[in-house]
Amino acid sequence: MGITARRPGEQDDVTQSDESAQTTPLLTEIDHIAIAVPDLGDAIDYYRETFGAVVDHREVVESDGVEEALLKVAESYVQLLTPTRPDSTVAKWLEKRGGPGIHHVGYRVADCGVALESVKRQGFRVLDEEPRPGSRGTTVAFIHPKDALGTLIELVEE
Ligand code: CMX
Ligand code: CO
Repeated sequence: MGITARRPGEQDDVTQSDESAQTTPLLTEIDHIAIAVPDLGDAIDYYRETFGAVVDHREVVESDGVEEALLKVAESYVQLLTPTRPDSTVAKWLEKRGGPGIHHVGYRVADCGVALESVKRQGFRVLDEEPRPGSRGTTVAFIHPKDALGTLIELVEE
């Protein structure tokens, strides 16, 4: 994180921005809210029976050790996530938390590489040094929750 840059004569103003700060909006839409669950079938049933939500897409993402079910809500998704193997980060997260809950937020970006570079340039830790393939043929990169207000962020380019 950079030090706040001040030009001579400028006021001490909390709204003043760091020179390295991103000034044009990078996040274009909410792509998905990811909810980690121990049983995908039960979670799908809950959303269908309670809200009439139906599965739009289902996929195993072997590199992340997860299976997802995407439920469309307007232009965004609820991503129900369950681990496919015990060493999956989602398995570890569920065990630590002791049950289901919100695991991360996926934001749409026009260009994942540009957004990731901007985050890195500002000194925030990322979990992917380069954009990589996500589900549905997307390109994604994750930002470390400890540098993102305690929220794991996924940048999603469609
Ligand atoms: N949200 C917020 N904080 C989280 C978190 C999450 N999802 N997961 C872990 N943390 C916190 C932990 O609570 C812990 O905090 P404390 O040190 O204060 O206890 C800290 O981060 C480190 O956590 P950890 O249990 O040691 O977990 P790991 O470091 O092994 O892994 C993370 C955490 C975020 C680095 C890892 O989950 C990761 O790399 N995630 C990116 C990939 C991913 O999540 N894939 C699955 C989804 C795929 C998809 O959506 O398509
Ligand atoms: Co996701």
